[in-house]
Amino acid sequence: PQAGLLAAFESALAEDSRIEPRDWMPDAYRATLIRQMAQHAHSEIIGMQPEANWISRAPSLRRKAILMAKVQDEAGHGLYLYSAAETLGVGRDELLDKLHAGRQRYSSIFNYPTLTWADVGAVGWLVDGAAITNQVPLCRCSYGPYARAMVRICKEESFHQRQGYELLLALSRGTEAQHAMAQDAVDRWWWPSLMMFGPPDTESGHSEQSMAWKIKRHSNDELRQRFVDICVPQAEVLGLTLPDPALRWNEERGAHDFGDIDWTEFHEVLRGNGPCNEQRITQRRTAHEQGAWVREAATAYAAKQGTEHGE
Ligand code: FAQ
Repeated sequence: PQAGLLAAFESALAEDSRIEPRDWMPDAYRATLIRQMAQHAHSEIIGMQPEANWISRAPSLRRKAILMAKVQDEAGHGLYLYSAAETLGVGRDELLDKLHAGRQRYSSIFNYPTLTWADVGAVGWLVDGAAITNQVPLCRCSYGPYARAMVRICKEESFHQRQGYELLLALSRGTEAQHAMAQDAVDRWWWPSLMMFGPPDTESGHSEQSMAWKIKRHSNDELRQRFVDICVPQAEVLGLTLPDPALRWNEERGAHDFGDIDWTEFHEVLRGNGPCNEQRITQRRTAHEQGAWVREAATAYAAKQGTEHGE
């Protein structure tokens, strides 16, 4: 029977149809999805922190309303992704416990600080921009619930990217000091954004299998290149420079060449030694502990509703 199930799974992949929660799947496929989806969900909720840092100091009521909506959207993305992961048989509590114990990862990018208001713009333009570049192909991921969650998330992310771009454009066209603040933010966020796509293909241990399973549709380096090519003309319109002297159009390749990424920095951040790793995880654990009463109240309320309806 196992051979028949595997054949059915493989033919579904070959036909590009979706694997659904009740379909048989190899244990390693399930484990890979749980790893990636959990990491993705954790990134969404940890990713609320750097921008939330500026809600109380947004320069106008309009900017504040936009930023609050954006940060709330990230919480929503976390919710879709945790729910999608639950269809694989893991509980949200279990995933959060692993995050808090440092046994599951979240994106390296959220371990960098948001030092000025312009960072809110740079995060929207570059971090959300990189996220969309990575996530649009995930809308065609072989696992149905993940692919469907991505469709909605990508729509919201593209709005987020535009709000960052528009914020930076306003600063870039503002006073000299505002322009300098925008440039400084782009200088600090550019390289870490390129690291979001993961290690180079030659060192990406999971890529080959994940691509065979059609979880990933493109390699880390392919998506990183796509992102660079998208950003170059956008930076020109913004009137800002990307901090890479090696960046230039390569006619032969039909793509931009760019400088070497500091992979030592990436590995240090993954090891917990980035500028904000400690702060992010501590704040996450505190928020979870302080939210315990909400979870208890919700559970008690649900139980009460059940009784009232005679269940
Ligand atoms: N950070 O073999 P690969 C967002 C790890 S966007 C930390 O290449 P894979 C939106 C990797 O887990 C950010 N760790 O791995 C937002 C593995 O470690 P392991 C979230 C990284 O999975 C915007 C090892 O390195 N997006 O949140 C990173 O095939 C603004 C070897 O790597 C997603 O998660 C990294 N950057 O490819 C929210 C997208 N890169 O598990 C708020 C979905 C690699 O063996 C505000 N994920 N690692 O210990 C993916 O597409 C993939 O998982 C990759 C990595 C491409 C990230």
